[in-house]
Amino acid sequence: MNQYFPNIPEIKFEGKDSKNPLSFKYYDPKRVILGKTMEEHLPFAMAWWHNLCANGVDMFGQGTADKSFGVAPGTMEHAKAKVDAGIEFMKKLGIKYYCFHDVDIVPEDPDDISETNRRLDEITDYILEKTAGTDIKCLWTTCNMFGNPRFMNGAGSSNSADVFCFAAAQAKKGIENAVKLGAKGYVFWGGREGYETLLNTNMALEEKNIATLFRIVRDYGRSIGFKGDFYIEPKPKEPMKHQYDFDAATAIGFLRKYGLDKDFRMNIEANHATLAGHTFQHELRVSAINNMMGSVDANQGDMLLGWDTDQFPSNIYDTTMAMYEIVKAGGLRGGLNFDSKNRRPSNTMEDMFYAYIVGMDSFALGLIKAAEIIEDGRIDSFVEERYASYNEGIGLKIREGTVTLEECAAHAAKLKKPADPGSGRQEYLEGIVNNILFRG
Ligand code: XUL
Ligand code: CO
Repeated sequence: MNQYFPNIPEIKFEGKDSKNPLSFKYYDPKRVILGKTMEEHLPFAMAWWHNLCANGVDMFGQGTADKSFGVAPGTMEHAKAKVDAGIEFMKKLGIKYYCFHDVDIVPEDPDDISETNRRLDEITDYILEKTAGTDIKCLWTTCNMFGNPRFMNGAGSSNSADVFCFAAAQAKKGIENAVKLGAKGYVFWGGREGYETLLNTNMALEEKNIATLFRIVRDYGRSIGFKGDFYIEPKPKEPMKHQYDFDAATAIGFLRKYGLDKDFRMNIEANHATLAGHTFQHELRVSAINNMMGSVDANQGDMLLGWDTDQFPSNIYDTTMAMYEIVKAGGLRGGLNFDSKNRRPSNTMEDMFYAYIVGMDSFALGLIKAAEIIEDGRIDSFVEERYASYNEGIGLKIREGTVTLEECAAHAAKLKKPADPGSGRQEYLEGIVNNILFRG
């Protein structure tokens, strides 16, 4: 338990006055809030790719962090060292879940997918062996269908049927691994499922083929006993100029069009929401009102940068409003996966822990404050009152969808002009949120 991070103790809750950087100030796993423990509200997960693989390489420079864990990268020994380091990391933080892409957990064989699959069998056996007797489980699996050059024109949306089959083959193994590891979900993030120019793109065929890929993976998954949720992770752009899973509303419309909405839900990522011109809260609300809330990729972007910076969440306004949506929707079926990476200069082992601590504490404080907003009730009752005209008379008929156009027109004629619809009171409501956030 103390091999890869020897200087890091088990991270414990010490409360908001603690100055110990290796402690939780707000995340107190067994504390009960609104009838559930914090750890039930907040099923945190570690993202294999950022935490155990990414070493700070960017388009302008080499890696800055050592993620070799004492073994040569690109080998199965390294793959196993990452499993051991990951488990030590999760245990020290009290994180119960992990998520990965196929190629995060093994080196891909460039010439033979069967050899890659054999390695996946070996490493998933190893993960099962090493997590046996612990409470560490797989939240979701996914496949990297965007990194390899074969996916340069997309995966399910590729112009090449051969490439489509490689995507399908990877996804087949991915869902088999989800079943083997008892994962709650399987994620599709359409990294290259989009286009650079419509001049070379048959959009109708590409979209239909993506739906076919989803359908055959769903059918195969169900046939081998996968009971979890499939997730779409919307993102509007990056790496492609336009991606088909633009945002939650687009993805939900797509799922309904192809009859996939019973098996698929949303995996909402905060920074993807802002790239789509929405707030994180908006994407969660769209998912919730469509009964499509599934899982969350927790991170935050930077409003001054136009790309997916995948920073660890530290903005309490955002985590509060996210938890407000999640709690009101009845909680997450999936979890809160930190699809977040350390900044490139934050390159030590300690930084890996500080990052998760700030992320977990930010969601814990967000949960505490969201519960206070709900218990306070002023916002809920304001919204309730604001729509009171739909509680009786013609309003009730509108709400129930039974009204006719003639009835509406007759109502308007009788009134001659409508009463003032009432102030939206935005500043008053923002003041309530600030009061609850900062009253101590
Ligand atoms: C990319 C992203 C992915 C998905 C999984 O922006 O979020 O890491 O979460 O493929
Ligand atoms: Co993500």
